[in-house]
Amino acid sequence: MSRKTLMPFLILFVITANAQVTYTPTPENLKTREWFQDAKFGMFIHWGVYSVLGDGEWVMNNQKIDKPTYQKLPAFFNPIGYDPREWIALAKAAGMKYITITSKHHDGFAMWDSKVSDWDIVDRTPYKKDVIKMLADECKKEGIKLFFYHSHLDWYQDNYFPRGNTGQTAGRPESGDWYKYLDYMDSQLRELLTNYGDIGGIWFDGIWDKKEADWRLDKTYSLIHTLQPACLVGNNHHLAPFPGEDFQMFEKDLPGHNTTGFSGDQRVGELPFETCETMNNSWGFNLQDKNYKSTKNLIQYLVRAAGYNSNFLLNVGPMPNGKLQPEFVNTLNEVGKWMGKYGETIYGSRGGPVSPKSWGVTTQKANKVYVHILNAEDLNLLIPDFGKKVKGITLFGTGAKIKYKQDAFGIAVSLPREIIDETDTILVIEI
Ligand code: FHN
Repeated sequence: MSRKTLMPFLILFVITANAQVTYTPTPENLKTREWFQDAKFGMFIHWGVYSVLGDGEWVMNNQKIDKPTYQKLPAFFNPIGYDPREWIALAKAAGMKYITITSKHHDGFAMWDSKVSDWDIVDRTPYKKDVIKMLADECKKEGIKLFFYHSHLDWYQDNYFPRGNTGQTAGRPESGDWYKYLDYMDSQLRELLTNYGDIGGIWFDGIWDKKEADWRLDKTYSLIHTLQPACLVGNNHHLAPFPGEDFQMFEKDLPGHNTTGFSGDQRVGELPFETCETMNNSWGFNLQDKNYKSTKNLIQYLVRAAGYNSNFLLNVGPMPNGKLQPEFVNTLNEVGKWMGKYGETIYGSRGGPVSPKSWGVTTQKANKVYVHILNAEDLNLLIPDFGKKVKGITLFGTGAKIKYKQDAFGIAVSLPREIIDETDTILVIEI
C-alpha cells in the first residue's frame, strides 16, 4: 500500500486511538439515551458576539478579522432584550424538549463566566451577565434539558497550534503549546459541568479542522463522564462514532444521506441519532439571509427524521439584542400547533418497521405503526410486508376506518382523496 493510500487509514487510526478505548456507558447514561430518543425534538441555539455583525458565526474567519479587531466586538454586545423564559416558552410551544446552546463557538468566546479566561461574556461585554447560567436556571425550572455545543476548534487561543485549515487570518503567533490548549479546553468543560447543574449532553464540533491532531478525546470524554455520568457526548466529526460517545449526529442530513457533502466519511452507527438543520441558511444571526424554510418543510423534516429513528435539532440564531426574529417565532409556533395535534405519532416513537420510502416514513410505538404519507404520489399505496398481521387501519385524529387488503407482498391501501393532508397524512396500523 502506498503512503497516499495509507493516509486516510492512519488519520482514522490517530483519531480512533484518541477516543476512550473501552467504554461502558453507566445505567444513568443509558437512561438519558432513552430519554433523548423519546424527546425527538430540540432547539439548537447559535449565539455569540458575532451576532453583532449579522453575518453568521463564521464572520471572523470569512471576513479575515484579526484578533485585535475582533476583540472590539464584545463591547457592542449588550443583549438587554434577552429573557431566557421567552426562549424556553417558545421552545415548549414548538414542542421541543431540550435546548443545545453554543457555550463556545469557533471564535473561542465563552458565553459563560469562565475563570480560566477573560475572553468571556462577563469580563468583556457591557452586559456582564452569564447568559448560560440564566438559561440553565430557567431550563431547570421548566423541565427542559440543556446541552452545550462546544467547539474543539478555536480561532482565538494562541495555543491552538499548529493551526488547522481555518482561522489562519487571526494574526496569531507562529508558536503555541497544543496540550496547553487541550488542558484549557478541559478546564472550561469542567466549569460547564460543575457550575450549571445537570447537563443533558456536550455537542462537540470542529475536529474536522485538524483531523490529524492528537485530540486526546479519551481524557476529555472520561472527564465529562466522571463529572456527570448521565451526560451524553456527541461529536460532529462527520465520521463513525468513537468509543466514549453516546449519540451520533448528522449535519443537515438524514442518517445515511450526504446531500451536503459533510457526511461522505460518516458511517451510520448503533447509537441514538440526531440531525440538525437551520431555519434559513445560517446558524448564527444573519441579517441578510431571508431563505426561510416553510413550516411544511420543517414539519416534514422532523417526521422524516423520526422515521429514520433520529432526533431533530432545529436551529435559531438569536439577534444581538437577545431576541429571536419574528420569522422564526411564527414558524416555530406553527410547528408547535402541528406537534400538539400529531406529536403522539412522534414523541416516544422509534423508526418504524418499513424503511423510509419516497412517499414517506413509518414510526412505531408498541402495537401501533404510524404511516406518515408525506408525498401522496398515488392514492393506491402498497406498504411492503413487515411480517405482522394487521388488526385494523385508521386515520390518525379522526379514527375513520381505512380499507385495506393484506397479502404476502404487503398491505394495499386505497386512500380516499379527501383524507390527504399535504403536510402529512397519518394512518395508524394496529398490529
Ligand atoms: O462550523 C460549524 C458551523 O458553524 C455550525 O456550528 C455547524 C452546526 O452543525 N457545525 C459546523 C460545521 O460543520
